[in-house]
Amino acid sequence: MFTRAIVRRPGPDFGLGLTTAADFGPPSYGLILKQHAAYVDVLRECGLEIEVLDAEPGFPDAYFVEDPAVVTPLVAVMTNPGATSRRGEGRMLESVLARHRPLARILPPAALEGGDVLAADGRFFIGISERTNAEGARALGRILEEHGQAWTAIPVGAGLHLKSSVNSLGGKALVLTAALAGHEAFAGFDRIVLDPGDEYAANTLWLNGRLLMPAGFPRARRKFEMLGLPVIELETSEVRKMDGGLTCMSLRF
Ligand code: CIR
Repeated sequence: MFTRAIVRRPGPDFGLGLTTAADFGPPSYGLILKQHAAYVDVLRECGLEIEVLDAEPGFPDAYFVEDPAVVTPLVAVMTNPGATSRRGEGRMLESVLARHRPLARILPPAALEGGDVLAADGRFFIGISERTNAEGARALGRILEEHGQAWTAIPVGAGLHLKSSVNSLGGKALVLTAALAGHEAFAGFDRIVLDPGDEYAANTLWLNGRLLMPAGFPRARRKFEMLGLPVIELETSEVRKMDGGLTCMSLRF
């Protein structure tokens, strides 16, 4: 069970964040604040005590708090994001996390973003992506091993981060895109494979027995419901314009 989450409000400059999603139109600050507030309400309904941090002027992507840190049961790891514009974000989170966990750090040339780190069934999968290099995966892997945790590196072929394409559905179940479904690292898992066109719905958040998913993916929703998962849909239009999704906007522990 998770008991806490840290989130950060998007700032008025959030539209200056990194994005490749040019097709979805200009982002609306009013709407992202509304969608973010609804997200925080649902986290609270899932039983989490939420710490809401203020926006950080000059760091338009800082509300994606999942990327500058990885929180495990025994340690919080301050990452070195592969995106250079995001490298100051960790400084603002450190003092908050230090109240909950001992801190460890990923240092250059190792680069890693939390969006590439998936915890499922008691082990970790670390994506090697445009944001996380092999040194970053190894550096986090060493810290995990020191705390008795196993890990596996996975190349991320498509999507920004590993968790853009695969997430836990609790226990031995995963939701993933067809591109990742055959990867040997996931062979021991029950795999829910998304239909082509539904890839964005891979960024779901399994939280204390409920599944938060992005609105607008009825085929994916049916697959989840057939497993008996209690689904909560959330509007993510604005965060999607900034290449983000449901997992990115909180650190849960
Ligand atoms: C970025 O490109 O870094 C942000 N605009 C989006 C980060 C999304 N984070 C995540 O998936 N964990």
